[in-house]
Parts: sequence; structure tokens; C-alpha cells
Amino acid sequence: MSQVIQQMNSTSPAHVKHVKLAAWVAEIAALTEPKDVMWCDGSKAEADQLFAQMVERGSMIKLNPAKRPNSYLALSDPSDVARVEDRTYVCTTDPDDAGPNNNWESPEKMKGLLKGLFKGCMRGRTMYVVPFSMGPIGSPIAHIGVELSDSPYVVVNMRVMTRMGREVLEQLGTDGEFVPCLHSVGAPITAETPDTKWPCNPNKYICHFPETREIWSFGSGYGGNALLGKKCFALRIASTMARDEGWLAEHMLILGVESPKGEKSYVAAAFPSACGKTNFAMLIPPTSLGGWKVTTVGDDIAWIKPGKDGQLYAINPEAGFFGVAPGTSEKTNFNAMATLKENIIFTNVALTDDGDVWWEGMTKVPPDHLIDWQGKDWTPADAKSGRKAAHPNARFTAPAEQCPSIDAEWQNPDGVPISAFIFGGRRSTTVPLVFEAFNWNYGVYMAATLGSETTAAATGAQGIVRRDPFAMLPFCGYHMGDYFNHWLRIGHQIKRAPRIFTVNWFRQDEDGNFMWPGFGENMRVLKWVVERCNGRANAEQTILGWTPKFSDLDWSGNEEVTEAQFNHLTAIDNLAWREELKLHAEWFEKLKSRMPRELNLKRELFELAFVD
Ligand code: TSX
Ligand code: MN
Repeated sequence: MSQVIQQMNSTSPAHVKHVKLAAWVAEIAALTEPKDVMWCDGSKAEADQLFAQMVERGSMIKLNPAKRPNSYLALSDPSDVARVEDRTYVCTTDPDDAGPNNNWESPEKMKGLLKGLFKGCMRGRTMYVVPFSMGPIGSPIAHIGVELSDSPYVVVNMRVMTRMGREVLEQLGTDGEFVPCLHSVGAPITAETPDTKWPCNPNKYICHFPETREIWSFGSGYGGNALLGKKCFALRIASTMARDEGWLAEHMLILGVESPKGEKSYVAAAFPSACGKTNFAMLIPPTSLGGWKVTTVGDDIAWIKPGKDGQLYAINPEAGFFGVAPGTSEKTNFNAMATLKENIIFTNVALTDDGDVWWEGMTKVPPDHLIDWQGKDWTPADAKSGRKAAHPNARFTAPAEQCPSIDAEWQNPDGVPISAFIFGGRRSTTVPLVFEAFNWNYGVYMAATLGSETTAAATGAQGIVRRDPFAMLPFCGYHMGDYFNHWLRIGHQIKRAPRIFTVNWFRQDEDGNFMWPGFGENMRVLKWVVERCNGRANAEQTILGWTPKFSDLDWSGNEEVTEAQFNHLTAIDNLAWREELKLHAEWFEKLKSRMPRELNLKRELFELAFVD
């Protein structure tokens, strides 16, 4: 095994030629006082050894290899189950640079506070050095990070979610640029505080320093709080890099659409949470449409840069899927279920008696007995009292290459050319099934006012629209008004701008029934979208934009939607839109200090148009 374990105070291993990296690792080791430092090479042997250690300590359960080969289950502390937005900070010199969309503290004060928390915080633990590339190694769109973490769970997850290890260190060379990402669960092992199965600290800080491009995360071992390549780097820090350098770091899936003739188009799409983004990224079209195919480039994040030809090119900076398990089934996402067959890390799902996993929505009928995500016995009787076997935010960590629909170009270092952007929210009223913006700036308006209704499960209250512009509200590392300006500017800079569409799979009738069947049937909409881009689909002009008439979609094999239903589903209700525009005004008011004039003007134009 090529890993190097060292005692602290000794120098870096011989193969580490990057002076700045070696110095930073030594500085952090001196601050956090781990019992040793391990430079991760990213090998399978290294991961196997870490899994074995975690199984021995009770931090992971090895699943039955006959059912789920090379797969593990981690059950977290009940206090550490999701991203902690109220503990997430963007630390800029000027508070207005962080904007009202972020918690703010000054870099100086926050660094001081964090240095206090990190002092000796890794005592008794190993500090892992995890070099990782967001995007194919060496891609002109990719960037490198190095995470220092005292969590072996983080290491094995980073190995799936990023390109990680020795090759990245080689790519860094002697002076390559990297984003330093410091992470600790904040639970030193002492005589009074022995190790636990899921160490964490009730005092959590997820801090970003965009001006120096650094990340410091303390107290949580879960998901986006701890896997720092994902939301912290690939979205919050990268969005500020993108603003400064003229590209886009977006909370978007990327999919390929192939026509029966073999014509390929790529689409990037942003949806707020609980809209089925991963399901859309892995959609299986109805066979009745005659050979249309959807392929997956990514399910969560897109880094998009203008190419020399003036088009936008996108890469998926990740190498895996960190998806929500509950609700995933062969019916809702066949490709995801196939991806999950082996080599998977599950977190907070339930354990079956035969050593496999289960979660709500996986099968219609639950098993007779389970161990739930808190390690307690569970039977279907518990479902009746509302106790869930899997945590609603339970996750799978899966290698992207195992996805049957993975796109042939998903690792292309130059990215894939984007023909269309799609923005979608969960709206029971007002927003029609699909429409195309008249131009880039109208599209930016629609994305800037994107909203999604809270589901009863999340808040207890149904039907309240939360604004989530570009699905980026929790992930934009700077002022949202500046972000809108950046999007407007990009539109001027590129030669062939992608067309921009709004979709809504979730409109309901008066009785509260979904009017659109969704899932694979969304291919009918996606086909119209790509054919609009290729100049082959008809549309009707409305106040909102271009919308399809019933006859403009391909209904081959359709048994679900009548023309009358479709007209209901795509109707534009002037009264509802006048109310909607008032909410847009309230929303823009919150971003006033940096709000682009262009978007306020567009809002007023819509207001005039909707007064009949
Ligand atoms: O993921 C979803 N998509 C996108 C799929 C490509 N979901 C699940 C959202 C929760 C994460 C959807 N739910 C979609 C959808 O298009 N549409 C709906 C609403 C819906 C739910 C159930 C039915 C129809 C629509 N029908 C039956 O249950 C039979
Ligand atoms: Mn996401």
C-alpha cells in the first residue's frame, strides 16, 4: 500500500513536492494536534482499510456482499443529519458583498474564533490529507482542492464524489493552485471524552472566505457540511471565482438528449430541493416516442465556461451522486436503483434483516422488520405512528460511472455544449407546464424569481412559495443582486446564448390532483425544448413567453393527458400572475442594494402586460 502515515512534527512524505501545501499541512497539524497525519493516495486498498477500521469501531456496517457487494451503511448522530444553513457563513471584508442571502462575519473575527475552536480539536485522531480535483484531472474547467479532515467517513465519501488522491497531487506539481479546505468533526478523543460512532460537535461553523478562497468547517460530519468539495467549494467558493473570472458555477444537473436520428443536444437545469432533480437527470423516455434517449452528465452541479467559439461548455465537477434515498424506486428512478447495486455508501437508511438497505418509497410494502436509522427495531406498525425507518434526508454516495444512463462525454475535459437552460420549481398554481423566455434577459428574470412551494413534510405548512433564485439561494457565495448582474453580463459576452425555459411538473387541479404525469412523460416537454433550440418546434406567443399548443408536443403513445387537461395545465391566469408579480416586488426589495435595474424594469413591464 502506497499510503504514508507519519507522526506529526516530521516532514511531508518524499513524494510531496508542493512547498506551500506541505507548509499548510504542517501549520494545521500544529494547530489541531492530531495523533498522526495520513496523506491519502485514493487507492481502493486505502479505502478498504478505512472501511475496515470504521466497521471495527462501529461507525459503519458492512452490508451483505451477496445483496449489496462492497457497500456500507453509516448511521449518523441524530443531531447531525443535514446541512446547517443557520451556521453557514460567508466572510467578506464588506458585509454587503456577502449579501442578505448569506450569514456574515468579518474574516478576521471569524478566523480568530475558528482558530480557538480548532486548537487541539483533532487530538487522538488521524488527520487525513485529501487532494481532490473538481472536474476531470487537468481539464481547463476543473479546479483542485485539498481537504484536511479528521473523519475517515469524509475520506471514503470524497473518494467517490471527486477524483481524489495521488494523481491530483501530481497534477498540483510544485506550485499548482488549490483551495484549502479544513474540516474537523470537533470531537477530540481524551480520557474524559472517548470516541463515539459518529463524532460531532453541537457547535457548528461552516465558513467560507471567498477573498482568500478558503473553507473552514467545524463540528459536523454530514454531507455538504463535511464533504467540502461539493456545496462549499463547487458552489459557494466557485461562484465567486466564476464571478471574478467570467464563468458560471451553478446548482444544475446536466443531461444529454439524443434524437432517433442520433442528433445530440445538452441541457442544464436548475430545480430547488424536492423537485426530483436526480430523477430528471436520469429520465427514461417512453418507448412510444420512438428512440429518444436521455443521458446523464451530472445530477447536482455544473461548471460552465464560454468556449473559443462563443458557446457555453459545461462539466460536472463531481464524480459521484450524493442523492436523497427516500422516494427513490425502480418506478421513480430506475437508473438510480441500477447505479446503487454495488460500491455504495449509504447514510441514515434502514437496515434489513438480510443485511441490505431499505427506505420509504423503495417498495410499496415495507419489510416486516428493520433496524431504523437510529439503530432501533422498526416494524410496519411504526409507519402508522409516523416513525420513519430511514431519515427523510438519508443519502447514497454512488460512483457516477455505474449509472446506466451516464453520458459518453461525461469526463470530456472540454465539457459539453449547452443548448438550453431549464428552471423549474414546485408550484401548485400559476406557473404553466413549460414556456420559453423571449430572450436571455427575460430568462434571467424567470430564474431570478424562481420559487418552490414548501411540502407538508418539510414545514408542516403547505403552499407557501419560497423564492429560490436559480436554485442558488443557499449556495451563492456573494450578494444575489451581483449574481443576477453576472448572469446578465454573461448573456452579452457569449455569441450563441442557450435558450432559457421555465417548467413546472407540479401544477394541481382544483381537487389537488397533479395535472401532469411527470417522470418519463417529461420527455415530451424535453423534446419540445431541444427542438425549439434546433428551430423545429412551434410555439405560441404569450405574455410570459413562447408556449406550446397541444399540437406542438409529440403525444405518441399518450394515454394520460387530454387536450382539455393540457390547456388547463398551460393556462396563464392573469389574476394569479398579478398576485405573483407583487411577490416578485417584495422579493426584489430584499436585494435592493445590488438589484440590477434591468430586472426591476422587466417586472414593471410584466405588470403593465397583465393589466387587461
Ligand atoms: O421526480 C419527480 N419528477 C421528475 C422526474 C423526472 N417527482 C418526484 C418529486 C419528489 C422528489 C415528481 N412528482 C414528478 C416529476 O416529474 N411529478 C410529480 C408529481 C406526481 C406524483 C405522482 C404521480 C404523478 C405526478 N402519479 C402517481 O402517483 C400515479
Ligand atoms: Mn443540490
